[in-house]
Amino acid sequence: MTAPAIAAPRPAGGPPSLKIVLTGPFGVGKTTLVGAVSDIAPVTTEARMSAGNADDDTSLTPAKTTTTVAMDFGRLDVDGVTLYVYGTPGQHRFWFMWDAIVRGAAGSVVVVDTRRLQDSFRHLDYVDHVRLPYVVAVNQFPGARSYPASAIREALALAADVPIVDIDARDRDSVRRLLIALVEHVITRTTPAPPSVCT
Ligand SMILES: Nc1nc2c(ncn2[C@@H]2O[C@H](COP(=O)(O)OP(=O)(O)OP(=O)(O)O)[C@@H](O)[C@H]2O)c(=O)[nH]1
Ligand SMILES: [Mg+2]
Repeated sequence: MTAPAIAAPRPAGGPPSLKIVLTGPFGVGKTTLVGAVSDIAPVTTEARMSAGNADDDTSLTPAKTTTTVAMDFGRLDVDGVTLYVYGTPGQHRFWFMWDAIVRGAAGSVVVVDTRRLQDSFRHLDYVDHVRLPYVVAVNQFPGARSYPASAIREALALAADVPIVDIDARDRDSVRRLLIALVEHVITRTTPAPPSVCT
């Protein structure tokens, strides 16, 4: 992987860097993903979930006891490029944070769960609206059906060039592969095509 031309400004001599934002529905694995891949101790803003809140449906993720109330943050190096990874909060009441978190981002990951793909439409609309290149990460939960990428693409009405990557959000190598796919997609989307040559 070569350093992308759109790398964020950095101190002289520092490595090229990119800001990446994770989004996706409540409990889909965003905080887990940041924790799995970060080279530093991730910064989290978890709070215990309150009983009786309609936003706190953990029927599909029974082990979940906390939710992100502001953001997640982690950092890793991939082939000389520093990736700053920010996770957004999934609960509706914290969506107002998204605009602040997304500022300056080069690309995004929309994390989805095949048991509730419809919950991801709002997140896909958002990354389209803010014109961020993105990849879709299918987090494979136990018991969730596995679908071919073509079926996911059709169900989510994704453009043909949006990469779809199966992940285990708990697995560092799996998440690194996902983020490399995103950086390559960002490079492709932001590198102008060479001029056509007329003979
Ligand atoms: N089996 C399995 N469990 C997972 C996986 N990813 C996350 N989990 C579990 O699913 C739950 C949800 O994970 P979180 O990482 O908190 O989800 P989130 O998207 O950050 O949630 P919010 O910030 O509240 O929207 C946790 O209990 C995780 O341990 C996965 O790949 N496989
Ligand atoms: Mg979270």
